[in-house]
Amino acid sequence: MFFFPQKMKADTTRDHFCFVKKTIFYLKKKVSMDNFQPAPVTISVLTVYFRNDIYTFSAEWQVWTCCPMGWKHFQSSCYYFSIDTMNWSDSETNCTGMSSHLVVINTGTEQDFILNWIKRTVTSFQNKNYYIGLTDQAQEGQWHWVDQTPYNETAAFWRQGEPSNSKMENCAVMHAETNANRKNWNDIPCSTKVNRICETDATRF
Ligand SMILES: [Ca+2]
Ligand SMILES: [Ca+2]
Repeated sequence: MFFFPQKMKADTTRDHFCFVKKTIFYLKKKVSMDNFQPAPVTISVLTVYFRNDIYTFSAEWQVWTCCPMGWKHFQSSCYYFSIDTMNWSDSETNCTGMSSHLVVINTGTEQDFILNWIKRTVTSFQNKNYYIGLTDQAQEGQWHWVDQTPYNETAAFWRQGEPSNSKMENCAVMHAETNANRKNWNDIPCSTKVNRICETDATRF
């Protein structure tokens, strides 16, 4: 029985980072090889070439989850945290240009993952705002997610006193500061240039 690391970099030809979910492999067979060859990886079998021998391992329920280089992986999604700033519509256009959309928060665990990540991007002397994919530009007070996920007030994480719901503040941000708590959303003017978070589905194979 062989144990592989919890996470490993693989399949760099796809310019993706991949994570192996199932980490226990079983030695299946060993046959001689004349020449060294690069190791191919398939869904169900990992073949390793070492010292001119071929070792084939079968893996049960092996799942590879891949994100684009530089994106963060969580559950079934990949996240891009920008270092530059844009207004809300340019932010969404930038995300769609990378085959993604401004982040849609579906669960509390997703909120917590993102909150914990953006907290690391600030210092106690500096805070930041990140656009998320939530806006009420079409109709004041009617909040809509960019991917048409129904807006659910019980799964919303507004700061106390927010949203202001003024006609001037129609785009939602997550506020990042070192001691930010879970309820960190605020509505701000959509023309304000802030950082952004893009989300796309992780590739599974
Ligand atoms: Ca999401
Ligand atoms: Ca506000």
